[in-house]
Amino acid sequence: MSHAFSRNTIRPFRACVALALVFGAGFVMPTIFAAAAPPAPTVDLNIAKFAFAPKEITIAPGTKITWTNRDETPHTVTSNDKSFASKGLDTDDKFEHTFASEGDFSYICTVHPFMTGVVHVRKQ
Ligand SMILES: [Cu+2]
Repeated sequence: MSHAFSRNTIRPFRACVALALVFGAGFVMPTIFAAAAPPAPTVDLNIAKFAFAPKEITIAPGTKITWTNRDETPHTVTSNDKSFASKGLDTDDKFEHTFASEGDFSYICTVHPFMTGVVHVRKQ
């Protein structure tokens, strides 16, 4: 019965190899896809202490900016040329905008118009 014994010991080992292959593929595959299609650049900005931080930024066309309100007070992100405008953002709410073309985009918080910021979009 030594034959049966060796089978039973090998089966769990094979199961481990199969699992390792499945999990290994799970880690490797996303890396391959990420390399094939580079993600669009993203920038995170904060709204904190009644100010946009940083207040002024230069980015490349196609960059997505995400503003997060870190204050206890509602704010908005509203461009002066109306090309983008958030709703009222409560604490930890986010607003995203992707800047496709070059230009200078100044914006304010409509609740507190003394809060100003500007995004310069330039080919780099
Ligand atoms: Cu505000």
